[in-house]
Formats: sequence, C-alpha cells, structure tokens
Amino acid sequence: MAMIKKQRLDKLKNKASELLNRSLDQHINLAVTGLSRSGKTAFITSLVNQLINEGHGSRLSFFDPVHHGNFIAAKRVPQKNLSIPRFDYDKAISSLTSDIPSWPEPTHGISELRLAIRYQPKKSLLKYATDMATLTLDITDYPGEWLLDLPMLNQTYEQWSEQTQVLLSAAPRDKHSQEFLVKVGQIDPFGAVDEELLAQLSKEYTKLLHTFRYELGLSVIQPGRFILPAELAGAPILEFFPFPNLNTIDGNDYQNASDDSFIGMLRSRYIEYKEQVVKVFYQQHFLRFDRQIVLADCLTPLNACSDNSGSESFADLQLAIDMILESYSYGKSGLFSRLFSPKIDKLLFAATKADHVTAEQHGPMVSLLDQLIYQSKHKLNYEAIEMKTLAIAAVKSTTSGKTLHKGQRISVIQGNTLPKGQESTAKITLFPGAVPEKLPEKNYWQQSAFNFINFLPITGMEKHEPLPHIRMDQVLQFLLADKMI
Ligand SMILES: Nc1nc2c(ncn2[C@@H]2O[C@H](COP(=O)(O)OP(=O)(O)O)[C@@H](O)[C@H]2O)c(=O)[nH]1
Ligand SMILES: [Mg+2]
Repeated sequence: MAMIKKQRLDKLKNKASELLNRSLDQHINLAVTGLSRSGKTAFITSLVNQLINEGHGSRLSFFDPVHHGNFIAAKRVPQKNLSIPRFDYDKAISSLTSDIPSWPEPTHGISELRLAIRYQPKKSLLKYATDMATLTLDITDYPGEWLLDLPMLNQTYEQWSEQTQVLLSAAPRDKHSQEFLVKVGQIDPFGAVDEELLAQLSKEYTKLLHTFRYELGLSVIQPGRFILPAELAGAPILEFFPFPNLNTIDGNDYQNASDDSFIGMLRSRYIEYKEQVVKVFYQQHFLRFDRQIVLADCLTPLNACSDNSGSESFADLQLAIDMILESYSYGKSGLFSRLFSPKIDKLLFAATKADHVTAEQHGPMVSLLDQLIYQSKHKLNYEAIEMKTLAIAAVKSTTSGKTLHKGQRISVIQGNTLPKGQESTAKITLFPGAVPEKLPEKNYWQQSAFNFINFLPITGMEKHEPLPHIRMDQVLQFLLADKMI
C-alpha cells in the first residue's frame, strides 16, 4: 500500500516539475529580414557568435543579462523544423576567419538556426523555482524580397498589371523596359496561348527585374520571388508577367477569357502564384514570428554618383520599406487580419555596415533610417508594436582614427581591400563622407559626397572568439533581454 502511494507521489512530483519546466522555458521566434546584400548572413553569424562565445572577452556591456551576470551560456541545438535548410553558421564563420578573410557567400532562400540560452533568473518569479532557465531562440533568415509580394494579395491581375506598367514606364526603369512592353503589346490577349512565348517573355521580365536590382540598385522588385526563387527556380508558377494596357480591352471579354487564352493563362498563373507561393509563405513562416529585425543598407545608395541614380535608388528603397512594412500593419486591413494573426511585439530596424563611417556619423545614419520608415512607423505605432532604430555593424571591419588634412584634423576610417587581380590585401585610409540626416536633395549626388568601399573583414579573427561589432549588444538587449530576467 505504502509502496503504491509513494510511486504515485513520485509520479505527481515528476509531472509537476515537468509542467514547471515547461512554463519556465521561454521561447522566441526571431525573424531576420532585409533586401539581398543588406547584411542578414553577416548579422546572424555575428549574433550567434556573440552569444556562444560570451565570456571569452566579448563586448556586450549593453546587454543586461551579461552586464548583470545572469547570462550563463548559449549553444546551438538542432532546429525543430526539419524541412527548412539549416543556417550554415560554420561555413560563414570559416570564411570570416580564414587566412585571407572573406564575407560569407550569399544565400538565396530561407534558413533556420536554434540556440538554447541558459541564464539565471534574478527578478522574475522563476528565481524561486530554479537556478537556471533556458531561453530557446529560433532564428529565421528570409529574403526581404519575398515580403515585397505581400501587396499583391490585395490586387487583382488587372490592378497589378496597371501598377507595374506605371512603374516600368517611368525613369529609371523605362529605358530598359521599353522593348519588353512593346513585345507584350503585340500579343493578342484573347488568342490561344503559346506557352513557349509565355515562358520566353517571363524570362525577359525576370531579366529586367535583375537589371533593376543589380544594375540600377533599385529595391521595388515585384514579384520579389522572381529574383530569389530558392526551390522554385524554373517552376512554371514563376512564369507570368504584367500585361500592359489591360484597361483598354473589353471588361466582359476579359472576365470571360478562358484559361487557354494568353490573358487567361497569365491571370490564372498570377492567382496561383498568390495562393501557392505568397500566401503559403506567410502562413507557414510569417505567422510564427514573435520578433522581427529588418536590416537596411542605407549607405550603398548614398554612394557617389554623378547622375541622379542615387536619388532614384533612395526613393525606391523608401517605397520598398513601405511595402515591406505593410506586412506588419495587418491589424487595420481586413484581408491581412484574417490571414495572419498578429503576433509580433517587437520590431527592430537596423542600419547595417555602420563601420563604413566614423562614429559621429552614426547619429545621422539613424535619423536617415528613421526618415525612411517614418510613414510606416506611424501606421505601426497604432498597432502597438514596440520599435527601435539602431546603426550597427555585425562584423566591424574598419578602425577609425584622426588624420591631418590641409591643416585640419578629420576623422577617417581604415580597412582592408583586395585589389583586383592581386593575392594580398591592401590597407586603405579614407574619409568616407558625411551621412545626411535627412533624405538627401537631388544636388547631394551631384557633389558626389559619399565614398563607400566594400572592405574585407579584418584579418586575425578567431573562430571561437567573439567577432568585433558595433552595437550588437544593444540589438540583443532589445530583442532578448526582457525574456531573461
Ligand atoms: N563592413 C561591413 N560590411 C558588411 C557587414 N555586414 C555585411 N557587410 C557587407 O555586405 C555584404 C552582404 O552581406 P550579407 O550578410 O551576405 O547580406 P544578405 O544578402 O542580406 O545575407 C557582405 O558581403 C559584406 O560585403 C558589416 O557589418 N560590416
Ligand atoms: Mg544571406
């Protein structure tokens, strides 16, 4: 009898402690996004590196759990979602720390990594229950380009075509798109579809999007998935394009067009794309995120240009950020609130690569980013999401100092580059220019005010040591600290 009682009691105890543990364990789904080359891979690599090497002389003084001594340790653990590629931390850290360091290779899709962070609860009720709690951090890296497709969910094929035509017909896109628009204009929308021609024109449209992004430095790319298709590369679901002047054809004929007419097939591919690609991404991934960091490279578009392309690419970046942030203001719009239950409580905007300018330029960098997101931020405030803007460098690759120039002391930065065709790196010292605090006027670019060089990572960084950074501790403070008290 006594024996049975004891067994039962033990069972109960175990159950209680299991329940307790479950509620003790905290969990954050952190999403990292930004347009390609904004610095996502470098950012995640540094974030993981700072946490797992904490204690080896890392500089995280603005991260309270470290500052107050309740951070214990962090380690990588297997991710839960086995169908998503793993974020390749080891490869990234290897290229950063090799003899001639290089930046990690660009990735083209979504990836995930899970960290278990041990800490000692000091303030929360947890301190009465345990000496050590675990915060599980799931980090997801996904292309910001994919978010650019969200507004399409609210648009019919006609509306999207019309809007895209306006974009394609204006500077700076017009010069490049004319040939494509003329070709499509020659097609009889109600004629039987020629799938080969449709595939060919889709290729041309995708090529245009590549030119906009990588040659003109523009950010509004739609569908964004076309330039970063990941596992969908070559799939027919990515074969469609906008059809110009749809408003000039008969509305009834358009509505009644069958799927094997040219226009009918374009329309059904568009609808299929929204259902199978855009919606699925949001439902499978977006819905899970609790916290989001949006990375933006505001320095590259500032780079010295003798023409107006700087101001155009800046305006385009602003529009893209606005489109991206539309994904978060689901509360107001009926469609989005039905599709996605809003969960994100913290949103961090980071202006990346702050090591490209001297420290006194970081203030202006933040103001500039604030200006870029100003409009959307207003809409979001309404949704009660906590927001912050920071200028950061995930992997600091320069040193700064003063130098005499024409009798004046000016701040300069120094970094490594690999001159074309050479084997060894060279040091460059330069004054990169002043970051404007506001969205620059047109004449800013005529003075070619900014000099941005793609520095190499510094040599001598070690795999098992924290990487040098700027304000990664403030990033951690904002994103994690409240869950570790
Ligand atoms: N100097 C410096 N350059 C950076 C930093 N982060 C990224 N970069 C540069 O930006 C490029 C793109 O970064 P990456 O992380 O691959 O961007 P992703 O496409 O958003 O994943 C890198 O190859 C580097 O040249 C940084 O913290 N400092
Ligand atoms: Mg990447």
